[in-house]
Amino acid sequence: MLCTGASANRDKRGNGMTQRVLSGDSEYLKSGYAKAYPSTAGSQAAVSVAELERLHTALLRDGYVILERVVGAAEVERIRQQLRELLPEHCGRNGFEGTLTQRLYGVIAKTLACNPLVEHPLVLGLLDRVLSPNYLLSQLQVINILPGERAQPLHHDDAFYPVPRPRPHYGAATIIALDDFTADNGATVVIPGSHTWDGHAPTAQDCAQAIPVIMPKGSMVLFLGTLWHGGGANHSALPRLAATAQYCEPWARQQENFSLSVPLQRARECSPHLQRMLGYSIHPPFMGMVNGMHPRRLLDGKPQ
Ligand SMILES: O=C(O)CCC(=O)C(=O)O
Repeated sequence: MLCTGASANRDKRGNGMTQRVLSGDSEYLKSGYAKAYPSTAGSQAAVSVAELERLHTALLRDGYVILERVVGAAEVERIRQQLRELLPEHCGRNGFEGTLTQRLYGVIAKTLACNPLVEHPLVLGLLDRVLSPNYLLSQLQVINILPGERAQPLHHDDAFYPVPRPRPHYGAATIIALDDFTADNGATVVIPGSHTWDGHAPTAQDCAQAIPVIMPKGSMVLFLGTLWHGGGANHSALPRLAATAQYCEPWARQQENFSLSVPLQRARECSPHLQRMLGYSIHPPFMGMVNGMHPRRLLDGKPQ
């Protein structure tokens, strides 16, 4: 199909081969193969536009923004109870995962408790502004930093896409406080403004600018994939529980292979927003298709 595009241009390569290149206004690139299933992107519950504007401005300026007390106390407690039962006994396998940190992976297959956090309307509203339509969930994890844990190495979340900085972010993430985040209990640490940096790793001087994200439980920090951050050291006597959702551009590979980690029947129990972000969606014209058709057909039990 690519070779017969009506508006293909000719581009003479240095090796003598002629490569046909589609222009951006080609029939192929402009066509949508998903017309039977209009995207549900942007259809979440409305939130105050003024508030979104304020948060968006702060996010672009600092690389992160705190959404304070966006989850009610009763819901936080309900989520905590479910997650406590599911946390593994063992800790991480290395200094990055944290040798005194419990991590729950494959969350959606085990519990739907975190779904409302992943698809919080304020989060989706901000993501709609900083990522392309039909962005995806890249991974969902629960992170419990135990007393005595050392600080996680600073990193930025989209570092595994091998494109040099400075560049746009290819993802964004939330860390949702299910315990109060304090200065000494392992609150996430961020370097404000580091989302605009070139490719340099933080120097000692940069690290001195890092600050803990102090927020009450039920709050979350949302940051761009280019922001340098890390889990803090836990000098307190109690664990620090959080859930974290990472999102990516709709053309980028997700970290978690949700097609394999979330059984079809489980995906059917998720909302249309979650289904879209898991990958039951199309990035036009064709990315995400199954047998040349929209992947939602699988959810509806339609023949492939
Ligand atoms: O737990 C945190 O506060 C941050 C964790 C994190 O950034 C990560 O594991 O990639």
